Amino acid sequence: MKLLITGFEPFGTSQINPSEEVVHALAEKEIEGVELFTVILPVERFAGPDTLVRTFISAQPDVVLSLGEAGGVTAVTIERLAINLLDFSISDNGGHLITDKAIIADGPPAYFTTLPTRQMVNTLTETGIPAQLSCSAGTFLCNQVMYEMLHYIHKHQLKAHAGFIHLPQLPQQTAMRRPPYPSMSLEMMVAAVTAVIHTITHWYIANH
Ligand code: PCA
Repeated sequence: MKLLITGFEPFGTSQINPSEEVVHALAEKEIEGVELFTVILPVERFAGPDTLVRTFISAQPDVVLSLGEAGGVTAVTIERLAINLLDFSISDNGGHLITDKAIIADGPPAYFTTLPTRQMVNTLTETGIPAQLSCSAGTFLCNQVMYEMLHYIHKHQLKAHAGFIHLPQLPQQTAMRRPPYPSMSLEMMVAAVTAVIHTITHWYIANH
């Protein structure tokens, strides 16, 4: 299985993004049955999705698993759907602050992920890693790249699957915040995404 795994650069006031750190750690690993491609996406309205689609076209993966940071979540959060809306509460790294706008003017209201979300969340909770399903990836870059990837696959009638996972912040990002403020160690997040990749690989092999 050819897997493209993506993370994001830091954004807002952060100097670090757990999704980027997890992708760098995974790039060092051998994962059985997986040919891994990685890319770090800019947190920028145009460059983010463009970088993803360009990497997708050159790598031609069977599965795209994108990762991003969600401050305040207490668990690894598996997104079920992406909606056709840009409504930023902070500027992206290019200075765009977009509100109330469609991602794709004539696109459908939403796309469901084509990854096995229930199996993914069960794998994590059974191994003792806090995890949850979510029905909103927000209205910022994470939702946008998830939507645009699923839209591209749908529009070109491709067989590839795609989905998105939001990660909690790292302990060093939350240390200065007033408790209680959730975080998760890099080791646990790397273990979580590795376990999810195994689950997706087994599911993919069983279904193709
Ligand atoms: N999280 C943001 C964008 C980049 C990231 O890591 C989001 O949730 O949209």
